[in-house]
Amino acid sequence: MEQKIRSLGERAHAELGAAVDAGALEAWRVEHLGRKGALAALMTQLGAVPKEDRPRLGALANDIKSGLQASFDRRLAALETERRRAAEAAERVDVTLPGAPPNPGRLHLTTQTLRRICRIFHGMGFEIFESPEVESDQYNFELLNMPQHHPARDMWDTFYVNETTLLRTHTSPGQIHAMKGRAPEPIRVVLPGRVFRYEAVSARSEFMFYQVEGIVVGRNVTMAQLKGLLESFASQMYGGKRRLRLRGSYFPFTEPSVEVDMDCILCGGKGCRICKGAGWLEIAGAGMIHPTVLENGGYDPAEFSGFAFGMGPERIAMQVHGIDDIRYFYSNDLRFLAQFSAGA
Ligand code: 2NL
Repeated sequence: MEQKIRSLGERAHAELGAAVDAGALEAWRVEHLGRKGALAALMTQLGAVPKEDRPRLGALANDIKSGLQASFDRRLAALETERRRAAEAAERVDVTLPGAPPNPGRLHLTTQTLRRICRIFHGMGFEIFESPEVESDQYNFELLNMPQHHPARDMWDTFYVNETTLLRTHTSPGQIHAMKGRAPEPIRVVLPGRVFRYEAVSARSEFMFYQVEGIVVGRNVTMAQLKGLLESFASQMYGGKRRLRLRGSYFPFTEPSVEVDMDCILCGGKGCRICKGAGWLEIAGAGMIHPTVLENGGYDPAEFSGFAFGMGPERIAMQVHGIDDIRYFYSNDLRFLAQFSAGA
């Protein structure tokens, strides 16, 4: 009996060394120390040994049991320590490594273009003026020489907020605000901003886009000065010495009115993909401010004259970068936008 108890203890010790994870350790505990384990089974047999041997054998079995329990506890603690050490090694963070670089983003292509345009005009003595996107019918149409039911209103389909309030279809109402605020002082103003048209969206037109509009009002302001100013602008904006031509056109708020063409930046006039074979690119609409509009702005047309011009930053960016669809600008696909990082 004594031999059985001792060999059971030795075997249990040997097997404990082979238990390498929590599952094996628990299985070992159930087998050797559990209520239905091997040692417990031997204890029940103690009743069958001679009476005088029972205390010694009982004490021996208890010694071996507590020895196994102590070994088990040590092994369990050692396994737990090992598990933690491995987890810590796996999760270790090296705080001395440099951080992940932040993504600073970039200015939208339209914003980059607007800022370049404004900077060039600012360099030629213009102030930058901003005004609301929601306007009255009066400022968007009436004061710009388009009374109710005037057929010229057909040129601008509009989003109405109510009978008298709308989303501006051009930045021109802002120029009325500028004139009224400054008259009768001479002014040079550029006005960048968002405008809206109630139109089908296509490769050539969006329902929301931007304009930059400029006006000059003073004594003896002439169309020749308009051409000179825009020639200087075009050279700074597109690079090189640019040539312009003015074609007769119509706007209700200017008289005479013109479209402004520039020699093509890619072919210089020979005709190519960018200018669609024409040799010229249309860069702006312009004209001499209509006397009625000058008067509405607070200037006496007998004493003052002025010119105005308007251009589209998206169209300019499309010409410069060879972009063939305006919808890329505001569909917010970073694969498109991230190509233009000059402002980052
Ligand atoms: C274009 C054409 C233009 C104007 C804007 C204007 C403003 C006042 C008085 C007279 Cl207050 N004219 N603005 C004049 C001619 C053309 O814009 O194609 N824009 C994208």
